[in-house]
Amino acid sequence: MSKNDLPRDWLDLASKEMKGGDPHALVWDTPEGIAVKPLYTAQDTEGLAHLNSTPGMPPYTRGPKATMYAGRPWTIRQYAGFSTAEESNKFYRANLAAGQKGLSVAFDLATHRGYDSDHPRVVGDVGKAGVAIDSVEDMKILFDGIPLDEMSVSMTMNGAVIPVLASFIVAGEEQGVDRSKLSGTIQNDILKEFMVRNTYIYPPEPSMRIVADIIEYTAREMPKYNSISISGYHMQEAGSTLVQELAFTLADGREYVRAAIAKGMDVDAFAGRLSFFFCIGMNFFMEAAKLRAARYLWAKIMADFGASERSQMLRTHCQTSGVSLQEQDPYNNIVRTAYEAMSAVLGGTQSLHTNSFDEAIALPTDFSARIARNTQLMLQHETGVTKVVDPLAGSYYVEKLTGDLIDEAWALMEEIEALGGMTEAINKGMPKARIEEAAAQKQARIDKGDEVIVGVNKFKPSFEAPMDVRDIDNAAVRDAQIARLMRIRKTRNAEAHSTALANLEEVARSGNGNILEAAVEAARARATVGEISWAMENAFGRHAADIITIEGIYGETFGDDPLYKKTQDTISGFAEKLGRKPRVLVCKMGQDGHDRGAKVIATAFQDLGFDVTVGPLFQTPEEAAQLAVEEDVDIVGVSSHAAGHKTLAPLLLEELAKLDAAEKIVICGGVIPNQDYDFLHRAGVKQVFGPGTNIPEAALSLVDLLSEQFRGRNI
Ligand code: MLC
Ligand code: 5AD
Repeated sequence: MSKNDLPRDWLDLASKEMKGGDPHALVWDTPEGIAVKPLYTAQDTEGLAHLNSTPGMPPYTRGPKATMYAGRPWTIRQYAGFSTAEESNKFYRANLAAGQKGLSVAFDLATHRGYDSDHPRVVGDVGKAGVAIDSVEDMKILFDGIPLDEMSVSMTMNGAVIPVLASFIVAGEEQGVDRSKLSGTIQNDILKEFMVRNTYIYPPEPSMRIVADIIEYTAREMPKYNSISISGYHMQEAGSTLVQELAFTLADGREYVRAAIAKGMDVDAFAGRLSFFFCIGMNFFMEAAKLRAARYLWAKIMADFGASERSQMLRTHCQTSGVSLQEQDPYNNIVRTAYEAMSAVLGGTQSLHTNSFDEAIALPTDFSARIARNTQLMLQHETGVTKVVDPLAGSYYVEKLTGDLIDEAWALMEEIEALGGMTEAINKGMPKARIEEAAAQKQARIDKGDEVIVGVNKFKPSFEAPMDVRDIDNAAVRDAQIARLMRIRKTRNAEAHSTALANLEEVARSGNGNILEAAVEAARARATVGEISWAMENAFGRHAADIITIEGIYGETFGDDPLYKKTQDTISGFAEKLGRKPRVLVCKMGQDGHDRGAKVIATAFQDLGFDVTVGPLFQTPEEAAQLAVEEDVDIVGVSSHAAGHKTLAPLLLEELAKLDAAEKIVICGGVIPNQDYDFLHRAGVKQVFGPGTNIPEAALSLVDLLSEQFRGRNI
């Protein structure tokens, strides 16, 4: 930054206050590469292109509505789902009675990946991270007593988007609600699945056709329904910077618009029902500025398509950041979430989910969900923030940040364009690699203590506050789902069912007709989520991602930190004795695609001196054990973020024993509540690393485990 950027008179005063120090030392270089100065003045906002816009008018920087929350507050829309449809329905009804305004359904990972609950690959996943939905019958139970012509329902579904949306439409029909009356949102954002979230099913090309078919069908048949929720949330959760989140999300949006136009649609026929979804983390002002920048940029992008003023409007849902929440000192999370929620609101979100304080270890309990919901109710009813439109406008700092984010994100979007657009950039692995680099850097900053997390790497509590955690009986949910599946298979009209599925497969294969339209017919005939997915898989195949890992970034960020060097020396000393580097397999089992933790651990351990293999996503315990033997690893590290550990880790140990490899050290890491540690240790897991683990410290404890193991075997 040039020294001229801070006013002369202030510099003099500031320097005096700093006892002769240089005030430029107070500039904060954010992970986005933006230099945040200690002072902003009117000079900083001179000439900014986004200034002086009117709320409710293009480019909508100050908000999509003229009156914003003064006219109608944002929708309190808590994302939720667990166990069976009955249980989730009960939870939704209680939440609505207590002040929640919209629904947002979280499905379990079996459903996400297009498997019925009785599929052998999903034993550990059913009902765990969301609600298990196998068919229209489950969908009807999920919305029992909730009139679908009145309640706007968001469904986070991407992989199995066709069977789930089809089942929702038919559930509405059977509630007596025509599809034209359904309001809500389907996530339907497959590009970010290939980048970060990993619940894809089909390869990219047919996946993009599915997105376009849904846009086409909903534009024609469901005018109140948002056809897509273009999501940056998961990018930030995976470790991206805010500029990456902004640029990649808008670039995804541009790609979907192109896909729909390529299908022959007029841009204004669908663009008004595209919606967005961003993460709001702890960088308070930058997050609010990010939403303002997003609206400005989207208007610009859509104007370039020749879209109408209405079609240039960016409307968004926001969720407070899950990854910012910690297992340690968990009640701090209530405060973090409140700040993040305030930032989302000052940024002008249309809809908001506030996380529960137990987020880092489990799904919300009734108690934690109540506090999360009340956080929004207090913002709406007690703070007065709803009374004024875009209250941060005119802040020198926020306006300059908005401008900086616009410039930085646009530059990154130009890079994407130069690669041929987002699908091409994803094929080349560019966005994923950038995000993984940012994630490794962030982890290193935290492990090193440069980035402070209260209660985790600084100001640690001296005692643990007790906390209840929701546990789900995965086996009981699975049994209940299987019983219902059997009933459906027995009672449906076999001919209508097989004709509808054959037609769906033909529509998928031929490229003629609309896939969602064909799937609605199949759902009416009681084809299940798994069967509809399978018919499409017959035509499209199933996608398997290449595993790419990055090297050097974690170590580089540590520089010559003494603790880091000491850890490296200890590991290389051990490797010398062993005659080779210690070998680790990082594995992900079940349908849990949250791979940020696994990727960060892999790159950090590699840099620290281990020989690391990263297994493919979605392995069965049998496949993971097989790979551990083939790679002859010393340690198998199970990364678990979707609550499958209690089912899958013991199965892995059994499979290792069957292969005569019981001596391999099995450890678990990820989102694992304290109360499960004993269970895992008894099953034979040697060590468990919860959220917030310091990686160099974890590496040293593995060396201890290995030393013990090899001493026993006289090596
Ligand atoms: C709003 N309205 C107003 C107004 N403000 N009218 C007059 N004056 C005002 N001030 C009108 C709007 O025009 C609209 O009507 C209606 O009120 C509703 O307002 P909205 O702003 O559109 O809100 P909402 O219906 O809540 O829609 C928000 C949305 C939508 C557009 C962002 O896409 C949405 O709800 N998204 C939620 C996505 C979600 O829950 N995702 C969870 C992901 S969790 P009209 O007629 O214009 O429509 C996840 C985690 C994981 O992904 O990985 O599993
Ligand atoms: N219920 C509530 N919140 C959930 N999340 C994921 N699944 C659920 C669920 N079933 C939230 C967490 C997570 C983010 C992806 O969504 O906040 O970080």
